[in-house]
This record gives sequence, C-alpha cells and structure tokens, in this order.
Amino acid sequence: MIRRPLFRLIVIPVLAGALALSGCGTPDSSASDSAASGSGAGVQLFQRPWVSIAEDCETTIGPAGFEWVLTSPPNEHIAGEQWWTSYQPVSYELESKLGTREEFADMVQRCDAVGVKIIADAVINHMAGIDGGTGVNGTEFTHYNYPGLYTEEDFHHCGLTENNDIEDYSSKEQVQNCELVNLADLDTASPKVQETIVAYLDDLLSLGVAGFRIDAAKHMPVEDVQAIVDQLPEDTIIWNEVIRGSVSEPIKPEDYIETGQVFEFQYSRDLSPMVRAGFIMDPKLDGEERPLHVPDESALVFIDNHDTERGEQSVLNYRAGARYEIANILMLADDFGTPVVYSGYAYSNTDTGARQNANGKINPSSCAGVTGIKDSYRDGEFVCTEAWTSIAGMLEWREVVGDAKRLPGMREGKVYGFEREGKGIVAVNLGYAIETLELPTSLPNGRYCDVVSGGRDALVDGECKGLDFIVSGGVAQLEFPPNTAIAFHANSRS
Ligand code: LAG
Ligand code: CA
Repeated sequence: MIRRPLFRLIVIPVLAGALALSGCGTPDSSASDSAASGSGAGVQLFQRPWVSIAEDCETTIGPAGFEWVLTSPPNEHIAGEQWWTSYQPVSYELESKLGTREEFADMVQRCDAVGVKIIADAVINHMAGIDGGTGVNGTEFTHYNYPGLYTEEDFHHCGLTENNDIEDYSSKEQVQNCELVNLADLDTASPKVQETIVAYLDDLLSLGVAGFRIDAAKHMPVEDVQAIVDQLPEDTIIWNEVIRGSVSEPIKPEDYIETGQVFEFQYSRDLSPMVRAGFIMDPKLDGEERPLHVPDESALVFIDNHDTERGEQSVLNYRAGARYEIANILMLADDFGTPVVYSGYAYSNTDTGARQNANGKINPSSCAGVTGIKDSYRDGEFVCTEAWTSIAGMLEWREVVGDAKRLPGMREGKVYGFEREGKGIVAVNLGYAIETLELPTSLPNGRYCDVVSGGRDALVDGECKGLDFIVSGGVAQLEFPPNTAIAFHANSRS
C-alpha cells in the first residue's frame, strides 16, 4: 500500500476553504475563515540543547506562533567538538551532546504543551565515518560494528570506487550505495536494517515527537525510505532532505514527494540573490509551477540551513544583517511551501561546534533579550532568529492572511511590495534612502500597524507599537526607511 504523505491531511481542508471562498465572489476581509489556522511555520534550532529548547518553547517559540521545532540529531554520536559529530551515529540511545533521554522527553512535553511539535533529525543512512572509538554515551564501536545494532553485513560495500566513497553524483548507484564522506553506509533495503531503524524512530515517537527530518534521504533509494515510512504511524510528519543538485543528477527531490515533504533548496537560491541585489521579481504565481521547485504542498522552504550557511555562497545567512532578516520576511509572506526559519550560532570556522563543557555537553543558552539581527556576533553566540520581533509579527501576519492568494507585486527601483488578496501587505525597501510606494490594494481604508517593527500584538487599544500606514481609496501609502521591510494585515487596522 502506498502511504499517503501527511501534507494531504493538512492541506485538504485549507484548499476546501479556498474553493468555498472563491465560489462566493469577493473575498471576505474579516479574516474569519483563517482566524483558526496556525502560522504553518517551523524553526530549525541547530545544535540547541534540549533544556534550552524546552525553555525557549515556553518563553519564545510558542508565543511567537511557530508550529514545529526541528532539532539536531538526538542519538548517541562520536565524541568531538565539531558540530558534525552529531551526524555520525554510534547507537540509538537518546544520549548526545545536546542532552539526555529524560531532557529530550521533557522538552517534547513542554513544547507540546504550548502548541509546538518536535521534528527530530533522523540520521539513518549511515553510522560513523571513523575507524572506531567510544561514543559520547560510552558505546564502543568500529566502522562497521555497533553493539546490539549492526555488524559488517548490514552495510553497503559498494565496490564501485577505490575506497567505496561516493565520487560521481551522476551515478545513482554510487550516491545511494557508496559512502558519503566515508560514513558507513547502511544497507537500507535489508529488512533487518529497516526494522532496527523503525524501532529507533518508534522510540522517538513514543516520547511524543511528531515526525522526522530524514537526513541524507537522497543517499537512500526512495523505495527504502518509503518502506521505512510505511512502518510508521500514518500521521508521522516526514521532511526529506534531498539537496537539489545540477540538472544532470539522476536523483531529484521530486522523486521523494510520495514519502513526505521535501526541502526545496532552490527557493533561497532564487530569492537570496534578488534580496542581495535589491531587485525583487515576482515568482510564478497563481498555481503556475515554479521552475526547479517541487510542488507547493510538498515544499519546505528556508533561507538557509546549517549546511547552506556554511557551504552555499549564493544564499543569505546571518552575516548579511538586515538583508537576511528581509529575506526571511519575504519567505514568510509568500504563499508557497512550508517555511522553516533557521536559527544557528555565529562561527568563523565552519567546523567549530557550539560551545561545550568539559563533559562534551553543549552549554545551555537563552534567547531572552534578543529582538532582531545584530551587526556583529561573538563566535558561538546563538543568533536566536525565533526571538526576533519581525519574525513573530510575520507569523501573526500568516495566521491572518491564511491561504489568501499572493497577488502580482509592484516594483519601483529597489522598492517592492505585494498583497495577499484582501488580507495583508508586505513591502521591502532595498535602496539607500526613504522611499515611497503607492500600492493598489483591496484592503479597506484605514490606518494599519506594521507587524515587522511592532511584532505580534503590535496594536494595543488602538495604539501601534510600530510604524503606521494609511490605506485610502484603494491605495496603500508606503513610505519607509532603507534596508527595511514592513507588513500589515487586515486585523492590524486601528
Ligand atoms: C547531511 N545531510 O544529508 C547533513 O545535513 C550534513 O550536515 C552532514 O554532513 C551529512 N548529511 C552527513 O549526515 C556533516 C558535515 C560533514 C561531516 C559529516 C559527518 O557537513 O563535513 O563529515 O557531517 O560528521 C566529517 C568530515 C569529513 C569526514 C567525515 C567522516 O568533514 O571529512 O570524512 O566527517 O569522518
Ligand atoms: Ca546509502
């Protein structure tokens, strides 16, 4: 039986609402149809300890309106100070540099209590990439031997390249059966291996996680991913990591959409350079396919993640300052995909892990007091994107605009804006001076409060905590400073 991807379960009622709406002529601007819907947005908290995520859920992430947190891998891994030790599993005990099993379980419950679901990063394509050693919870292993889990015969020994490493991404066989940077490659077609992986994932589900990011999904045949997913409960959320490579690569993100959603790497490769250059063009709108993008309902979109902030020059990251914040705002204002905001830490060496203590545990940290992007960061300092005023404001904006259609934008030089039909407006000024954009709109006349500068609940007793904008006679008068974005919605009218 083919398992139905979860997005259908979520999206169908929304689509039904949209159809009902379009059937009755002019859209209703009272926002009643979308009032009950959530932001539909998640946040990736890279290398954040469980105790810190639990606190952050209660103080910041829940109140901001995020629906999901994607964590770093929770299982035992090789010892070391680099962040990427997390991607070299040694056992499936939930003991890692990020915390204990108890701390993980406590985090899941506390986040759940404030409406935030946990998605765990599942590293199931491979085990360690070193000859052997002792894992962070004391498990002794060698490259192809993991006590109680796997022995030599549970791994691929592809025999296609000199040291069994992947060399040629145009060879599907190499990409899926050889070793990714020497990481011992599991024979994921084997029923025993599948059973062992499923037992691990079931254990995480028993603690209340909502689903998984499937690390290195591209390196597993889609049938193997499907066979594993088929053995999990129907409503398990699956976020596949299939990096879009050159057009000549045989394995495509599209191949994985039946097993769950897929991270769409092209999204930021398109958006980031436009934001950097200050010249924004509309993407394909109104149900037209975006080139090199998986379909809307399958797409997880993001400005950066832990790999691309380190490895992809074209995408914006925290170092780009205001431009990065603006790119995130534009992503959250879009009507395409499920946005995943990224929150990592500052670094000057790409290998350096988050600060850890003498026992190899990442130090707890807090995002208290963070309200936006900073001009500079100390190495190791967490960026805390989830705590930015603008991000929480945009999540509220998403709740109000719901599934309203993105209308064609208007651009004048380096100023650009668009409307989500009858529900909200967003605009960016990527120039060097205060600029004005007169954006035609179907929003009713009135004074609107900016949620980018004012954040969530920016309008208190008719008083706006942020900038004010006037809509009059079908035109929004948008005058605002350079290198900033503004956004307001139908419910931020005073
Ligand atoms: C991923 N997705 O498919 C992760 O998002 C990505 O961060 C992981 O690589 C990769 N797949 C494997 O899970 C990271 C680092 C690598 C690192 C690897 C294993 O980007 O640099 O490799 O995790 O820790 C490191 C060394 C290699 C070495 C290897 C094995 O950089 O030189 O060969 O470890 O010891
Ligand atoms: Ca593989």
